[in-house]
Amino acid sequence: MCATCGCGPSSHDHQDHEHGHDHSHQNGKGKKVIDVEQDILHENNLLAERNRGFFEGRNILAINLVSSPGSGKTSLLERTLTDLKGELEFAVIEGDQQTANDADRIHATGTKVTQINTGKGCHLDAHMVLHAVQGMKLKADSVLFIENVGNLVCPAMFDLGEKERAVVISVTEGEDKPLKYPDMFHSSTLCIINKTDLLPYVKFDVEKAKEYARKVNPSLEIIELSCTSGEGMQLWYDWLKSKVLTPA
Ligand SMILES: Nc1nc2c(ncn2[C@@H]2O[C@H](COP(=O)(O)OP(=O)(O)OP(=O)(O)O)[C@@H](O)[C@H]2O)c(=O)[nH]1
Ligand SMILES: [Mg+2]
Repeated sequence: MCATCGCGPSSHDHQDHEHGHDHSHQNGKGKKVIDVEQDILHENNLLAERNRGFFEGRNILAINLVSSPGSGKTSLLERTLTDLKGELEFAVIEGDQQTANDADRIHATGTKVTQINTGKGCHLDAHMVLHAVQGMKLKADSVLFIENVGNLVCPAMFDLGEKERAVVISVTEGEDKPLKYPDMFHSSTLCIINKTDLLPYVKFDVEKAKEYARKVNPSLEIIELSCTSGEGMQLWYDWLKSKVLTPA
């Protein structure tokens, strides 16, 4: 079970009935769960606004990178931090349940990085980011990437105070992800379709993926790229630079 949002088996385990439904339970027990979630999200939103004010005051572009595990978030960062070194000032917060593997990869690019381990938690929250930022001495006029825990569900609910939310899907995941996990695509401002170098080998309809993503979020921007081959990376860099130059 997730230690913070309670999304694990103890609150949402419905093995006794198999029909699909939302979580608006009518019984008293179900209502208690909803109250707890509302309290957690309310407190999170207050702290997220505090983070947002901090970032805006220093003209720090905070980008929350979300995806299912292994879509290529860290690979995207490694290549971006290397290619744009000297052009933009970067810092990174890494979120994973365990290990400092991703922080080590970012550190190897020469970028300031802080690893957050969430333990049993399945997402970052605004308080974790606040705590990390307090120890980072972030520079003004910089870009802060926050790589969330690999999970297409819970991170959608937790505002971190970011300006942009970029959801990464890779072509090995199936083009129906936007329909299956609409909250994540609805709350994102950019969708990156990664691993396009694998398109000749997998059954993935890029146009369908884009159609589904725009169905849940008509204003979602979409970039196709490959962190491995580099194809499409320039589109991502152009998007990034346009956001840095746009006043908050
Ligand atoms: N073929 C191909 N492989 C890629 C690409 N981008 C990433 N990968 C591979 O995908 C795997 C996962 O990449 P990561 O960057 O660690 O993914 P992640 O989203 O950071 O994973 P978590 O942090 O565990 O959620 C690695 O083996 C990468 O080498 C790509 O564009 N093409
Ligand atoms: Mg990663």
